[in-house]
Amino acid sequence: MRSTRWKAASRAAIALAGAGALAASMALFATAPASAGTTLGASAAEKGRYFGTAVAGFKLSDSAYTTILNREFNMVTAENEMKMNATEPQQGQFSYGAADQIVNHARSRGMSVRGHTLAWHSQQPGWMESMSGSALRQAMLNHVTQVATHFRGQVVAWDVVNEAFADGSSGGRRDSNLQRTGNDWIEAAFRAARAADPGAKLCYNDYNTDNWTHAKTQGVYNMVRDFKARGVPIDCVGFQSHFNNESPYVSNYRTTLSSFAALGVDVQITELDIQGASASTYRSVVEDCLAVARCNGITVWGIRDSDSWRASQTPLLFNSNGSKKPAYDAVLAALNNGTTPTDPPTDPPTDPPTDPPTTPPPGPGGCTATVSVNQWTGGFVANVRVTAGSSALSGWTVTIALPSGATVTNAWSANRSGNTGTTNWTNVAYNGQVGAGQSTEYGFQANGTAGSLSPTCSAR
Ligand code: 9MR
Repeated sequence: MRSTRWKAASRAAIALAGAGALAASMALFATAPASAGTTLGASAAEKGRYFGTAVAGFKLSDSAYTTILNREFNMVTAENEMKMNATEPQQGQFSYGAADQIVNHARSRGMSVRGHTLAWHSQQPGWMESMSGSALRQAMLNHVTQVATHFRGQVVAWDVVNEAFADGSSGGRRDSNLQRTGNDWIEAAFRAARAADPGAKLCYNDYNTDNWTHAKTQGVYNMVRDFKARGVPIDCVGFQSHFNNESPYVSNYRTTLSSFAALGVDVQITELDIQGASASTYRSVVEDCLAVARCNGITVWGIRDSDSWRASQTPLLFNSNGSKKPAYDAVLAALNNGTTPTDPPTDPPTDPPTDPPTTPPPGPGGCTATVSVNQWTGGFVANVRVTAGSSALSGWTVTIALPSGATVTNAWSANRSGNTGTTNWTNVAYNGQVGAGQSTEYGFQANGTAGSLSPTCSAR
């Protein structure tokens, strides 16, 4: 899937759009909210990014915690509640209460949700830890299918597989019960996740993959390149980015992000924390993300230092009393000062043939639309990118002729007329305003075969 920068949700935008728009599985918003420039989420949204945090469900009753959460962030990751041991404690018995609570808290307030994680060697339920072979493979795939189906339409991106590569110099896979089911377990998990939730972006997520020269980074890079070449449905790579004295931030981090992006995947910083919370290091991380067009956003792994899994390292943006740290100010300033590249990302020649041809830049007042398609037997998801020309748009219309037999069944972030033949799509309240040279996205799901779609765009 070709995709570009995410227009992350703003609460003002959501208030306009209404709760129905939250059904969008990829909510992509362009409107600058009133709070732009003063909170992490709003400032990130102005740069077409999101700013998220890990959330622990049991802390949602702590008003000091939720005050910061609701004010600052527009993306949420469940810190533990979507993991395998939480969601399938007994084989075949699924438990979603704690995760649903987090998802509902987030989405009812206009925040999006990253899913973490569908398949991992760690935090498996006891019954799975003792399994092996084809029974384990089948149980893993069933877990992926069931959980991704439960959260379909509510999760914008899944960490489908977490931490599958070995530390050290091998650059190879980590040994685990899942790995011993066969080297194809990762791609099998991705295919199952795509089938269960075709609208979610599917990520591979790992730690100590920040330094471009490390063998582990190269191992993951080679896997992603191979997946793209063979059409395995991977959309994004998550860089946990737990920086500390043993695994420090390095200046080639930007090279790492851009190198992965050049493979034709989005990149996301998924679990950021920095031992000691150096303001300048936090600033560098933000600047690196803003410098890479396909870096969608940043998630910190907790709100206050006291919320951190490494609390003694005081690695987060808020003190334990909830006050903002110098690192917070640095991150906010970097988000507000940053410029973002406007040139479209370049996909490698190995992309599926359904990718669109390059569209010439639109003239003043105009817009262009490009579409990327994920096709499977009997259906497809299309993500449409609307790009303003040299003038800002205050509204847009996209027309797409669908081949016979193709019928739209579901859509997000656009109003639709027609579900077969010639379909017309107009902006919704929150994504009609698109700055000059900027983009927004909407999407739809359909039965049938997409073939090659040729969208046209006009300003309105
Ligand atoms: O922060 C999480 C902590 O509460 C759990 O005890 C721990 C158990 O494995 O997982 C922590 O989150 C991890 C994340 O899921 C994957 N990357 C590393 C994170 C920190 O350990």
